Amino acid sequence: MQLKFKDKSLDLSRAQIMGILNVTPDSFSDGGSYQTLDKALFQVKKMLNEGAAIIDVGGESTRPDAAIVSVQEELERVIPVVEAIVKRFDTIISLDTSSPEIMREGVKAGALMINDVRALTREGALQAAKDADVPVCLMHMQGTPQDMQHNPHYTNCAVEVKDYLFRRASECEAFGIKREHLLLDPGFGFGKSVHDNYTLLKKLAILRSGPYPLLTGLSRKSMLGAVTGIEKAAERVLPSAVAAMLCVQNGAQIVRVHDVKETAQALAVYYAVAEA
Ligand code: 7PM
Repeated sequence: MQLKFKDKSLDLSRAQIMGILNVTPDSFSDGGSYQTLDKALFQVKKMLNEGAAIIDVGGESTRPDAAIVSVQEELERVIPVVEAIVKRFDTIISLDTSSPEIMREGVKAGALMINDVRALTREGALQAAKDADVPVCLMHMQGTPQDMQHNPHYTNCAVEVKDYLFRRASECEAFGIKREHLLLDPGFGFGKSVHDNYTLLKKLAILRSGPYPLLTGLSRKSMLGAVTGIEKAAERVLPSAVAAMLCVQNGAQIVRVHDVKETAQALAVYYAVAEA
């Protein structure tokens, strides 16, 4: 299976790695400054050398209880970074955003994909994504980033996530977004208990019953801290690589990760077994 971008295509017969580039204030203080761009480009180069096929650029922190970022602020953080990456590297840039303004400006600057944790539900996002005419990842979330972890509740998490994503994908198609441009993501950690998250990982294959490729992101998330006792997110590298491999084993075509090198190593072992 090939995922087609404007002037590129990606072979999904083996899972591909999406490397995370955060340009939030916690990681890079001031959008557009030399120091910000230099750090971002260094990180991009490293992830590409380690085997990332896509770079996911995000300027809004979707962490539980995160403050809401203004569109202007997000534009100032994200667009200069997208322009700088396009100038220097031949890669696929994804925009981790829910804002139609970022979608439009980011694609104008050369981004080739949209990754929206709100599944294009913001006012104007469907239209912006349709006009952009690029692949779009639709993610499931219960609640909002501000309240999603307060009291997550499901009768059957995997089924509810699947029903939501398939319904949302149909709505996107009805609006005019191409079916072959849609990817689905169960949204690990977004309004889910630890138990819900592991059930979802175990039953990931039920999301494969449609025509859409799957993208998953568990990298460094608290569900991994919960079972390993590793409190610092940056130290959850090994559990993240294992989790990425389990996602691939259960049907994911793209894994969104911080630690590209370790993920690539885990997937090399997985494919050596799968293809033996
Ligand atoms: C703080 C806490 C900062 C959590 C960032 C996060 C996903 C995503 C994110 C995902 C897709 C993170 C999250 N997670 N996009 N964006 N899927 N498609 O851990 O699971 O990176 S933000």
